[in-house]
Amino acid sequence: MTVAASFEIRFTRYLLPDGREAADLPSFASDPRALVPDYRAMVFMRALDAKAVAMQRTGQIGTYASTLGKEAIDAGIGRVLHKEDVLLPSYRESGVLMLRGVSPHRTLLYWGGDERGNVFPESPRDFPFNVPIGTQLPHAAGVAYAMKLRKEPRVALVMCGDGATSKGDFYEAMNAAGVWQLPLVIVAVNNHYAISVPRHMQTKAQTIAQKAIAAGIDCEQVDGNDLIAVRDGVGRAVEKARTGGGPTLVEALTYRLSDHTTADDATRYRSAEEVAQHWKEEPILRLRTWLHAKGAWAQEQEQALAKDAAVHVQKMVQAYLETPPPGPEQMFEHLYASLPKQYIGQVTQLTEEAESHVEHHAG
Ligand SMILES: Cc1ncc(C[n+]2csc(CCOP(=O)(O)OP(=O)(O)O)c2C)c(N)n1
Repeated sequence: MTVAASFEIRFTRYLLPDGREAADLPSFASDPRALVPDYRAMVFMRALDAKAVAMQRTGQIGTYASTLGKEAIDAGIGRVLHKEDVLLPSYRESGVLMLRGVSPHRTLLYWGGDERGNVFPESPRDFPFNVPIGTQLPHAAGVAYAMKLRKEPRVALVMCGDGATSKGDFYEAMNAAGVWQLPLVIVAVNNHYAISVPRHMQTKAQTIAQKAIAAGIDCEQVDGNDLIAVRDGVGRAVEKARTGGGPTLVEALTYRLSDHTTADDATRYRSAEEVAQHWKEEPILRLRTWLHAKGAWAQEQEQALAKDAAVHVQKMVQAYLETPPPGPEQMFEHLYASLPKQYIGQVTQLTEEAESHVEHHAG
């Protein structure tokens, strides 16, 4: 017997959990001050996230999916994408959207049950939050196919969870991307849980990254709690896709420090010790420790940043609370580019009923 083919999965990490360097840094990190904007963005994300959870607890928004622990992934992706690229998020990607220029008050609107929160005028080509698991992946292959047909130097970047990589959609998207050599980057955010299903019960595969090998597309793992590793790995994949080098699957390893959503109670299926262990690896402390050690960040700046973040979060909350509630006609919006004729009669009926309701009350 001989070997027909062999493969390996590379793993990229520059910062160890304690903030020390694990390898020679890529050139974009040679001046640590250049990474301060990423750090600031990560702190803003965490402040917004904490506020959103508190707003759900006090009945001001509905169910909310926390981003706690994945800030380096969101900041890294936000930094390497170009304006003209297209992001296809899952429901947990409000951090990346913030860096795409989308006002975070839209995230509150969305989780407050208002579909207008899923409209992103600041980055109009990006796709909305996507709750059906994995369906954004074939959409992303389609977007990348259109870019290729039009010979545009643009990239589609789609994000999904580890659980989504068990779906057919994931394999179908990778297969199409491989055959057609599409400008597609798939980032699988491996946070070790799909609601209560741990990674080891999700798949027997040694890595999520290796799932791309069957589709003949490049793949690698990055430490998703290391901002530098995310920027490096996803950045290389994005530029390769942009310059005709084809698709890549990047598995970003992290840990969901929160409940799955505010409707979940993770203490029922994982231990406090396990969670405490992962807090030692979290991305914000890691980057801050490194920036401090490099003399690029000081304690006074930290305090000023915390204040800035609190003010910004409060502005977002205000913008959300001051948005008038959607009218009933909103149920016909946001689904079709032009409303099918079957619905038009219903819109007329709704308007007439609303008017007679007003007259009735006025009379
Ligand atoms: C098609 C479909 N099936 C089931 C669900 C219910 N569901 C919501 S989240 C989730 C788990 C997703 O886990 P993962 O892909 O790892 O993403 P994470 O939430 O960890 O970011 C499931 C099964 C759904 N939203 N869509």
